[in-house]
Amino acid sequence: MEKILITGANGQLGTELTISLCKKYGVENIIASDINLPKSTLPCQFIKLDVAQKADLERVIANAQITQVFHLAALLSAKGESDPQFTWDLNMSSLITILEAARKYQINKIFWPSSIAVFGRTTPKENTPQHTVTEPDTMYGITKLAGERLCEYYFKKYGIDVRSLRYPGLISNKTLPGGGTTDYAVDIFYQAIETGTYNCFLNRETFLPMMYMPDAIKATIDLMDAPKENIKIRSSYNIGAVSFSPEDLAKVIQKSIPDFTITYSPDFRQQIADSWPSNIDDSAAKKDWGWQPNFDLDKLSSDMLKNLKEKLSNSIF
Ligand code: AKB
Repeated sequence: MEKILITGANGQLGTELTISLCKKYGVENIIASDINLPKSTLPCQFIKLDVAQKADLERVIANAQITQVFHLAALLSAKGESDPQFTWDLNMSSLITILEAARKYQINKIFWPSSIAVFGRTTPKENTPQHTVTEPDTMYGITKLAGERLCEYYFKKYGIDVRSLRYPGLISNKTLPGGGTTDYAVDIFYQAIETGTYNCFLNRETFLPMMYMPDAIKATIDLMDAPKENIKIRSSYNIGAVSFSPEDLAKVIQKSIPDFTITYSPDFRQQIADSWPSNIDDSAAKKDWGWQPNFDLDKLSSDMLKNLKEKLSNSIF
């Protein structure tokens, strides 16, 4: 039986992945951890854990006899720029601690998220290939690129079964994203419902790759379930779903909220967004382990609005 540790379990992805893993493996086999206490009760055991504390992280892995780690704790692109040195330390030291722990203890599989942030201005923007120029401009992107190299290194040198996805911007209605450049695509839905207007920190024609959370969860679980021999890429897989600009998203929201208006005040995040691809070639993920997204922009938008309207009306009363 697997014993699974999730780090960064209170985050946007962690919250929903924890619930899915509890359903799949049973609550008794999941340990959720985060540097902060969870805001609501979790179905499984929770440990307050700072992944930068190597000894604490190793102790949890050894004592709980962890067999799989979903290592999600990290600082994202926008927040990472406010303290690049700390971003490097946190994102890199925790990953190498877990990779080394896999050599010492009985960890048999690791999931580690990479990002479209590994790409930079010199990368082809359209249909960005799996193997291409990777010259990221942000510290977050640099840590993701270095992390990808580490994952492949530990697989080739020590046979550690580490698997990874280059997530695009993730859109979800349960937990807010924290400190990314793609966060506007979540904020906009809250503002559309609550105030009917949104001032976007990216300009109208900034196309970025995005994905709805149910697709991100499916991709993560499908990748981890795939037979070992099917995983041909040990750095990180490109995965795509939808690509749109703030203007496109506003138009789709206006189908449900006709009076919704959007304005644009690009800030420092515009530069980061400009360095990222518009859309991604994910044919390797499709071929190797059958990746297929379910949500297009219309479906994603109506599901977000439906769920958020329900959530926000419940939180008022
Ligand atoms: C961010 O915007 O930093 C993240 C990402 C694309 O990795 N959502």
